[in-house]
Amino acid sequence: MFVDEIKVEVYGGRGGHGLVAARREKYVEYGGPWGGSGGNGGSVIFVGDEGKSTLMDLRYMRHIKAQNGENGKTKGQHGANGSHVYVKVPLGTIVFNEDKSKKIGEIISHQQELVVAMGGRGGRGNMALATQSVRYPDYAEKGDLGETHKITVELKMLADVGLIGYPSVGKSTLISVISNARPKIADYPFTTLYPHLGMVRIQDESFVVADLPGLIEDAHKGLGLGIRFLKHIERCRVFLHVLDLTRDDPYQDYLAINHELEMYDPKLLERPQLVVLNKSDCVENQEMIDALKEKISHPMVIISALEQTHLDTLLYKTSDMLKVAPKIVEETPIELKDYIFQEEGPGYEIIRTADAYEVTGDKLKVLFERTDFTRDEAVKRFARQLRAMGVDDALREKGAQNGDTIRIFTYEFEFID
Ligand SMILES: Nc1nc2c(ncn2[C@@H]2O[C@H](COP(=O)(O)OP(=O)(O)OP(=O)(O)O)[C@@H](O)[C@H]2O)c(=O)[nH]1
Ligand SMILES: [Mg+2]
Repeated sequence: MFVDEIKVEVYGGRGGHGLVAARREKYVEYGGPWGGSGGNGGSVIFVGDEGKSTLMDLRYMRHIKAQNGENGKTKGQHGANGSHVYVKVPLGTIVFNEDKSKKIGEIISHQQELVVAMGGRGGRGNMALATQSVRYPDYAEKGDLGETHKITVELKMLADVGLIGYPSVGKSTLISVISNARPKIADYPFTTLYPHLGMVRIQDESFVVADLPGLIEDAHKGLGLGIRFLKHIERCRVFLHVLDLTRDDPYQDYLAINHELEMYDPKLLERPQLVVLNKSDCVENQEMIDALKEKISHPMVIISALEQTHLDTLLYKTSDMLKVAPKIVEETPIELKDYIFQEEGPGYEIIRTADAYEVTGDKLKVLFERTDFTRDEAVKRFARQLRAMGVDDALREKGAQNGDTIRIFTYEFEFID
């Protein structure tokens, strides 16, 4: 099965709650706050792994959740941090938000890490919350919720060289004799269903070759295995364009495949191409080969992948072409940040409904989730935080009066001016 785009849901762990506790020991004269803070929730982290070449693993992990932080303990002890979940992904993995309108980040090197769902911060216990003026806080913070995201994960392979051509021309056979890749080979079209990467070594050098599924006419419109493969080609710096000498008209094939590249992105035609005439073991017809040489302007080699002839020539030419081929400019990866607090604006919004004033917003949600509403002191603290954010003034401006209902998520209270 071919996998190159997958939607998954990722959940950072919730931070552990802070504890309210008092110090009472026989020989200690003054008690004091003794509740520890909660541990941070674990994060979901993607890690680049050069040994992986597909997103297959993610198919079986549609929901990925990191561990919650442990609650704070007495004697001022911190709760343990939740464990991170590390997911190995191939190089070239790109992470988007669900509808792909925003790129979250990209994995381009081995062991590179990308946080896709940050764990919540642990809530502070009453020991950590004590200040000069409030020496014994009778409240603690709850842990922050972890981030939850629906993400779309896409794989664009990072290969130096891409094998392109019609189905059954021998692309998989070729990669299996020049590299460590072992894709399936068969005498029917569309044997290769997803890209395979192989490492080629010649003398002191090495490069990565991608065996791509065969292209046919109108691939750019989604025909055959379609457009999904054309996007893998985008990142290859050199193309090995394989032609099958046993087909009726290899020259027409050559034109048709180049036409598909052009229709997908005209820039692809500027990439260096080495034309590989394959299956020479079946063809005696030297005239046909001479005719192809006349018509095709790209450099050319004649090989038999099956009998492994002239493969050295092919590899040296490829290596020479790579040395002078332009680098493909990569966009700089963007790391996912804790962007809740970086959002512009006041951090809340007031909506007038029939029976209440509703206050919502991301920043407000964070403060709300931190609050333990079973404790008066914690509720008062939340009220002070609202005032500091300007919520009180904003409510007044919107016309709120004494006795009106204010609803904040699941919590309701009366407005007192
Ligand atoms: N005689 C001969 N047959 C070959 C040669 N190279 C490949 N073949 C045969 O051609 C058939 C197709 O080969 P594949 O390597 O699977 O072709 P492909 O281009 O990867 O095909 P798709 O994956 O469908 O795009 C197989 O039966 C191979 O054994 C060659 O040099 N000579
Ligand atoms: Mg193949």
